[in-house]
Amino acid sequence: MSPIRIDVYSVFPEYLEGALSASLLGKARTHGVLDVRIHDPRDWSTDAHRSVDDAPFGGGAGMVMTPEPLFAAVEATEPVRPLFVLSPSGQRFDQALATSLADGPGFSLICGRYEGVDQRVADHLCDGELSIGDYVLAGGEAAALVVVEAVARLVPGVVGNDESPEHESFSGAARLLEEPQYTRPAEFRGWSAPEVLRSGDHARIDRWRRAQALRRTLDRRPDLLSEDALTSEDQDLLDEFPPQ
Ligand code: JCQ
Repeated sequence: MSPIRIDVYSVFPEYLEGALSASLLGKARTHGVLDVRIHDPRDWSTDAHRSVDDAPFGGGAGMVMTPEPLFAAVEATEPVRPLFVLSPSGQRFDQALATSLADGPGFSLICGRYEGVDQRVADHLCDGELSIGDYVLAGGEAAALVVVEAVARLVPGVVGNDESPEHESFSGAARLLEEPQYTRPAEFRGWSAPEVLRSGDHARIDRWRRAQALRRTLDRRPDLLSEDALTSEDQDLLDEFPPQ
């Protein structure tokens, strides 16, 4: 089985290399199931100062990443596509996109720094722009790590992903929030773990867990589940396990 390949373009390669060598992702790379390649656009800059940015046309504060080193880096390294630039203006990255990227041979990411990236990079070099959320980072590197980790953990053979029940397009984080989890001790500082989880009645435990997931989703993320979309079985579960 050939590894999923991810090419990342960043002027802070050492920051990405450090994060991608630790823990789950580092093991996946060592074990040959994840092939992450980091490229520094500065290596394709043609001036003495290795510049990758310039003042914005039209004036204004800050600097903009110039297209030449990014185009040269991508054309020299032939990244696996789709190739995305990370940007707060992009299409929102979500679990459904993570699943579809994990199903393919790989993808690639360009990390912007400074005030942004010359728009011709998104328009004529990339296949799209990706956002991880509505906030502004100092650069795309932290966002790239989010995307790489969300996809890599779905790839068969990545450490801790032996069964991958999430690896179906309609399951995973997007449909229902997870139920709360408990472990020992059964009582901690006067707070008890739910009795049902220690009852040994696995059918009742399954019903309790689904009721918790349903109630949490209705309370916290009504955008994911509308009250009137509940089946009568789900309504019955909520009635069987009313809130304390
Ligand atoms: C990604 N949510 C936030 C910041 C400009 C390409 O132009 C820019 C890129 C960045 C880095 O990405 C983010 C981001 N998803 O800030 C400013």
